[in-house]
Amino acid sequence: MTQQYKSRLAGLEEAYAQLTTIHNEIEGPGNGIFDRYKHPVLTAQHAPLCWKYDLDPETNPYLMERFGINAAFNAGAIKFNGKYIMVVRVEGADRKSFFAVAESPNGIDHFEFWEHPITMPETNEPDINLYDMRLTAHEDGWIYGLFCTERRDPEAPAHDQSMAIAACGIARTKDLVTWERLADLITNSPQQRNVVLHPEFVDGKYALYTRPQDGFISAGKGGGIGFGLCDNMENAVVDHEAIIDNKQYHTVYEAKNGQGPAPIKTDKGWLHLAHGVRNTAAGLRYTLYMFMTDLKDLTKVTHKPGGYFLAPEGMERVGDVSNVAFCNGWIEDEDGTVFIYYASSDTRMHVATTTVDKLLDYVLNTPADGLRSAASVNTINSIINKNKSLLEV
Ligand code: M1P
Repeated sequence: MTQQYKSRLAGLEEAYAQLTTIHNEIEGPGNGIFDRYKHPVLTAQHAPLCWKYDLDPETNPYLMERFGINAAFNAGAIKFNGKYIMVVRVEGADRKSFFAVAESPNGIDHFEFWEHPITMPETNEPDINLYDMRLTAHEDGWIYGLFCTERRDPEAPAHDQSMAIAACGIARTKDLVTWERLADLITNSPQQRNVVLHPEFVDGKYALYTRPQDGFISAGKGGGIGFGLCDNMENAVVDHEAIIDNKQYHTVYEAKNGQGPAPIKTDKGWLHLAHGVRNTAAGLRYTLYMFMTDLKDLTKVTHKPGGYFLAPEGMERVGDVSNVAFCNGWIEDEDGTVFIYYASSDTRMHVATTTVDKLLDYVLNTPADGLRSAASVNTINSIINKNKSLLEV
C-alpha cells in the first residue's frame, strides 16, 4: 500500500466520519407550523465507502470509486426498534435507483446506512428501476413497502428509448432486511405512481391511495389522488378508484398531485401530506400541501388549507431535478412530535419537525384556497381587520 493510497483513504474516512456525526440544528424562526433544519439529513456522500470503493490496494491502487452514487432522496420512514428509519431511494451514477435503510438515534442527525442495500426480489417481469417507497405498518402485522416499478413500454418504437410504464410494486417485511415481493397492483389505469397503503382495514378490506395517470410524466386525463379497496395484498386488484383530491386550475396542484406517506390518525380526522405540481416557464415546480379526511368516510376531504405547506427554499431549489420538494415519509413519535422527511430537487433528504397539535391547528384553521385573487385579498383583509380591533383595545 503506497503512502498516497493511505493518506487518500484516511481523508475519505475522515470526511465520512464528519458527515455522519454532524450536529443538526433548527434554522431560523420559521413559520410557526414546522421547523426546518440547517443541514440535510442524508446525501449521496452518506453512502458508505464500502459501497463505492474496492478497498484492496492490489486491485484498486488509485483508490478510485468503482460504483458512483448520485443521489439519496424520496425516502419512506418508520420508527422501528426505537430508531428513526428511512428507506431511501438511492440512485447510482448509472441512474438506477434502489432502496437502502438509513437509521438515526434521534431523527434529525447521525443518519447512517445499514451495511447492505435492500435486496428486493423481482417479479416475473423484472423491474428496470424502483423508487419512492411508502412504508405502512398495517394492522395485519406486516410492514408493507409500496413503490414505483418502472419498465420500458413494450409498445415503444426502437427510436424512442424513454417511453416507460410506471406501476405499483408491493413488498412486505417484518424486519426491513428480508422482503417478500408480492404481485404488482392491478387497476384500470394505464399507469400508476404514488400508491400508498392505508394503515387500517376499511370494511374488512385493504385500502389504497392511488394516482391514476395516462402517461409516464403527464397525468393526462388521469390524475388526482384516488382511493380504492382490494381484498388482499398478495394479488392486489383495485376495481374502482374514487378521486378524493383532484387537480385544480391555478393552484399548486394544477398539473398533478400525489399522496405522500400514509396518513396520520387523529381524533379530528386523518391528516394527509401530499405533493402538488404546477407548470412554470422554468419547468415543473413541486411543493407539499396538506388536507384532512373524515375518520369514517375516507373519501371525504373535510379540510384543505390553501396553497402549499412546504416549498423548496434556498439551496433546496437546486439539484438533479430543480425546484422540487417531495415527501413520502413521516414519523409520528409517541410524544406527538412529527418528523417530516422531505427530499429536495431529487438529490438529498431533509427533516422538518412539528407536532400533531400544530398540524391540526394548521389544517383546521388555515383558510382554504379561494381560487381567485379577490378571495385572497378578502382573506388578508379579514385577518388585518381582526388584528386592528385587537390592537385598538
Ligand atoms: O422529479 C420529481 C418527481 O417526479 C415524479 O413524481 P410524480 O409522478 O408525482 O410527478 C417521481 O419520479 C418522483 O420520484 C420525483 O421526485
